[in-house]
Amino acid sequence: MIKCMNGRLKPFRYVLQITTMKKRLFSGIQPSGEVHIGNYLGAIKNWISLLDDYDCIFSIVDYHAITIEYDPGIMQERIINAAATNIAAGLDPDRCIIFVQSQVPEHTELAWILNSLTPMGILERMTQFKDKAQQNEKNINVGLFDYPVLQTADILLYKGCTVPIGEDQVQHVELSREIARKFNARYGDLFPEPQHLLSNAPRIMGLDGKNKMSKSMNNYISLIEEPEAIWKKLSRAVTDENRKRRDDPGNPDICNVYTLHKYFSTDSELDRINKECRSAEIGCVDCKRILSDNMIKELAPIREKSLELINNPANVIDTLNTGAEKCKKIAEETMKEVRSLMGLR
Ligand code: AQP
Repeated sequence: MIKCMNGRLKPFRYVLQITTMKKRLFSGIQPSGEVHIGNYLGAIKNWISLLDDYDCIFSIVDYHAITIEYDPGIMQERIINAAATNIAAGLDPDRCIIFVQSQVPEHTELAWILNSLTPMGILERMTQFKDKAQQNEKNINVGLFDYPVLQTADILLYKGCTVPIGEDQVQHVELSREIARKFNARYGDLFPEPQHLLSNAPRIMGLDGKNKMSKSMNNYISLIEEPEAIWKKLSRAVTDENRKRRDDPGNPDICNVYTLHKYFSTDSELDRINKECRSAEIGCVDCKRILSDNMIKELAPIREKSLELINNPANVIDTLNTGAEKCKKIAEETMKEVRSLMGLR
């Protein structure tokens, strides 16, 4: 047995495994609100399943979160909540690095350098920029426009090869490949071309059934939602809109609530709901009640552990500080190489 940093004992085999060379994986989450089941199913569950196969770095990307209106007074709380919820969901800090982006200023330094390689025209085509610009008409700032370049810097700073994300971020990772290629061609081979990795739930739709589940759209169920709130939100969720009355047969193929069942209910429940919805044996309320019960059951331990960590945040802060120290070392090395190749110092 070997003693780990947190004092826990781990088998020697385990320590040997994490010290052998693995491909580096990088991903991030914005502290822009409560972590929701879209983040969980689309990204976090996948991150957890990859912990042993990759050298994993996860960032709470606060510099990204400031590109939309926010309250500075609650930013630190949001950062702790995001880290705590991820840890509670299973992102074990003994098997990965978790840190806050702004604690490693090299992210913005590299972003500036990569800006000089990125054509404006490519950024103008980014779907997320177009969507967010529409949602934030009064605050279409340069940071929002430049978001994908900072994201590229986040990944390349650690020479990340694999980037597990939801579908909404695929275009950004494609861009990061292009920027890495441009850098390598212009200054010399330094960066791997990052590849995205999707989960089995790449795009979870919001409770409105129309938009991607999103913190800023207020169409989500968070991982620390109270059980009654889960039921309240689900009871208002949009289903098959052609089903006007309880006696009308429904169509699970076009029902977002049925899609959510796929991630929280058993195969036999799915079969039964599918059949009984089509024959109008069950109504939408019954169907939502089963989903709500299953969701509450799955999320209960995450909620409990998150609240425990949030109410006593010293351990989370420690984890984040340790993570930042480790990342700072890697980032400094990369920046030395970048500056040297570019003739900067
Ligand atoms: N609805 C979703 N379905 C699948 N994956 C999703 N992700 C986000 N929403 C869904 C993935 O979760 C990871 C972290 O997301 P983020 O917080 O960094 O960024 P986001 O995509 O901007 O998340 P939100 O909730 O939509 O935040 P706001 O509203 O603040 O912009 C990413 O891998 C993302 O793909």
